[in-house]
Amino acid sequence: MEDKIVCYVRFPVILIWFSLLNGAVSEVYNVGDENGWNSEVDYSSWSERYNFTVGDVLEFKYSKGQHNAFEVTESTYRTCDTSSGVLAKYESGEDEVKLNASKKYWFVCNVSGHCLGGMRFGIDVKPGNTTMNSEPIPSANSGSISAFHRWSLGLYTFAFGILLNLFS
Ligand SMILES: *[C@@H]1O[C@H](CO)[C@@H](O)[C@H](O)[C@H]1NC(C)=O
Ligand SMILES: *[C@@H]1O[C@H](CO)[C@@H](O)[C@H](O)[C@H]1NC(C)=O
Ligand SMILES: *[C@@H]1O[C@H](CO)[C@@H](O)[C@H](O)[C@H]1NC(C)=O
Ligand SMILES: *[C@@H]1O[C@H](CO)[C@@H](O)[C@H](O)[C@H]1NC(C)=O
Ligand SMILES: [Cu+2]
Repeated sequence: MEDKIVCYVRFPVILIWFSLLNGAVSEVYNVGDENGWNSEVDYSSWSERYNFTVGDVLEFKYSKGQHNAFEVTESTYRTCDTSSGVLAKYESGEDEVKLNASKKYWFVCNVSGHCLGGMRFGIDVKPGNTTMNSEPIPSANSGSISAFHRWSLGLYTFAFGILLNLFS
């Protein structure tokens, strides 16, 4: 009798775990890491430190009013002339920018002189493969299993281990 109850409980809990894990695959990147968004950081090298995929989030942290973050076109990024080519403006001091599209994103600070001073960067956002079963992994070619797949399989195994401990 008790065994049966445990069985009914276990399955939904596993499903919830799996959907949480899938959601957790998108990353939040604090622009500038611990330095945040300010005049002392070289953002072109910061932007090369990571690979960004669709669904990831950029977080710009700064004192409101001292800086801002504009998404702009590539030519506006190059010239720092924001009289045109502004795609989106973020000015709250704690801006979360969801990278919804697989494309190149360009960001600048529009406070006078900051863009030319280095508060600008571009990133190339790649399409993500967030669901495990969207495309079968070619079995003949194990080399094509990405590090990401191995990493998430590891997580799933880990979660299973915890669940089995909790419910057995
Ligand atoms: C980003 O992707 C490139 C090419 O796939 C890879 O060589 C590099 O190690 C990755 N960098 C990080 C930080 O994951
Ligand atoms: C990304 O998509 C979400 C949900 O559809 C939307 O709320 C948000 O405004 C979009 N962000 C951008 C930068 O387009
Ligand atoms: C961007 O900065 C320039 C120069 O400081 C300013 O004139 C302009 O109004 C700003 N643009 C926006 C949309 O705030
Ligand atoms: C995502 O999957 C597609 C095909 O399913 C593949 O071409 C692409 O390289 C994959 N991207 C990554 C980042 O693994
Ligand atoms: Cu600034």
